This record gives sequence, structure tokens and C-alpha cells, in this order.
Amino acid sequence: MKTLRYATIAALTTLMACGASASGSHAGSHDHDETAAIGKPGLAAKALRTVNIDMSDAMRFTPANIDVKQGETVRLVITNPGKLKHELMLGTEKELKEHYEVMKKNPEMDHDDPNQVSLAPGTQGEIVWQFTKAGRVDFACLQPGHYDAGMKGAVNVLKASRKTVHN
Ligand SMILES: [Cu+2]
Repeated sequence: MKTLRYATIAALTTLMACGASASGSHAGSHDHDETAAIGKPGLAAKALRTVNIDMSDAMRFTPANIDVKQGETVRLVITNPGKLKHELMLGTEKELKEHYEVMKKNPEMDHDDPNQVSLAPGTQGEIVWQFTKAGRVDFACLQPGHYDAGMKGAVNVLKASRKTVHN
């Protein structure tokens, strides 16, 4: 079991390294493919809008559907008023499912990526994220059992209007 655990942590460390370099190099051209599909860590100063999301022990996010505009940076303020640990991770459905399988094998595992936040009961956290690509970005709680119970939601990224042209 130890071998599995350490292998998983190594994989996560790689993921964290990708996330860290993506958030730390806005001036650079480094784009992680998987991250690009859902957007990238946002700059807090550019977050003009805050969206509050509650995570409940009824295994629901409220709201579970959020509309944003393409290119918009949003501050997601996430609250866990329940008695269980919950988390919110942004990702493609495929990524979320893969992470969930890892979480089920390692329930005590914590990760610390810019696209997710894990919250102990009664705590609050935030994710500042820029949604760069039109389409759908899924999110889910990957605590064992929670995703299966329907603890998931989606951000609908609406295509940017042609009025704003960036040169
Ligand atoms: Cu949960």
C-alpha cells in the first residue's frame, strides 16, 4: 500500500508543479494543455466578480450552475457549513473522474492545486480562476462517495462578444 501511496503523491506533485508554474508565469507563454481546457489560475486583482458557493452535507453545491463570460476572472468564495469535509475541484469531466478514482484509494489525501480547494467543516476558501475557453467547465467534490452522490456542478463559459477586440 505504501508504494501505491508514494506513487500517487509523486503524480500529484507533478500536477502541483504544473499548476504552480502556470500561475506564476502569466507573462510567459507556458500553457499546460489540461489546464488550458478549463482556463487558468486568475489574478486576484482582475477578479471583478465574486460568486459564493455553498457545499452541503446533502452532497450539493449551491449554486450548481454558474454562468461566466469567456475571459472573465472570477473569485469563487466557497463555504462549507456542514459537518463533513468537502472540496471543490474545477476540471474536465474526464480529469475529475480520474482524480476521483485516486481519491477513493487514498481518502486521506490532500491536494493543493490552484484549481481546487478542500475545506474542513465550518471553513471558507477561495479559488480565483480565469475562464479562457468558451464551453463547459465541470466541478465536483471528490471526497469518496460525494461525487457518486451527485456533488457536482458546472460553469458555463459564454463565448466572448466580438465587441472587445484585443490587439
Ligand atoms: Cu463533498
